[in-house]
Amino acid sequence: MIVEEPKEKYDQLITDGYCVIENVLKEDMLSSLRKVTDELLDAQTDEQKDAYRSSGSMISVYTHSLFSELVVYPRALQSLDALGFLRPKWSSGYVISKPPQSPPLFWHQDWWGWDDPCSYTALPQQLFLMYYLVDTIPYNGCLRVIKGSHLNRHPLHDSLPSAHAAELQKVENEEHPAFQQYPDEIDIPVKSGDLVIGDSRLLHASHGNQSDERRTVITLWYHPYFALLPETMQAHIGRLRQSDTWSDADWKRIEELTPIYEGKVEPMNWNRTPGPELK
Ligand SMILES: O=C(O)CCC(=O)C(=O)O
Repeated sequence: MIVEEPKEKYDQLITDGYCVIENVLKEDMLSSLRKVTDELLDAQTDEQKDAYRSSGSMISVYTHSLFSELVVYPRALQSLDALGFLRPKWSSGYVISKPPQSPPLFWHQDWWGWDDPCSYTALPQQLFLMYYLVDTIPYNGCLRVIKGSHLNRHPLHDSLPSAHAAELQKVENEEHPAFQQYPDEIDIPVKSGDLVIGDSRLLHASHGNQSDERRTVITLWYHPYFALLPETMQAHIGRLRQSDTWSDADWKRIEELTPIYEGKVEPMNWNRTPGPELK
């Protein structure tokens, strides 16, 4: 069984906003991902590196066909299935890699649908699936989260600019609240190949990487209950995506996970800031 105690993991995901499934990626996939991500990262220009100093990089997974295999990686889909997410859809993903001796990633949450009332309920509209390609601890930049912040207001919600703001990415002011440590934060150290599943509304950050090795994570975004989301959200998620790099075979591979919206409703407004309904 891939997921030990699936009901407990599900409860943790709904209540705390995240859970970790151990040992999901096999060694052959891990080494292919390390090779491809290293090539993509080595090809980055200094300008690209400067623009994403805090996250380290922000390379779309549409840049290489191997990532389409990761989207449908059977052990990941089996993990989602074990948690009760039987018909997930997938929308996007990024390679986020902290170079050696690099600063922390700022606190943020990634949800963009705060204008809809369903964003203030326990329903997870969008999940991150994060695969770290090396073992992580605080020293080399492991993930940090604030448990329950997907459903409950935290002082950080009122001090963050709209997430991923350019100044934060460039680390222009290390004194900003987004770079501080909080008493209720917890570290999520993992082994390479473990899978961290989290609610996109969860406040999260990572430690700086003080080691001499790259620390790469691949984040993929899924919609566990796409068919139950409001039409305006489905319309937003279901917009046509394009990639110069993926072949017809790659698109075919992810066909069952492609979010398709064929109605006439306009996509909802993109809003990354929670309203007063978040208490
Ligand atoms: O770099 C990390 O550890 C976390 C990446 C992240 O925050 C994200 O993908 O939203």
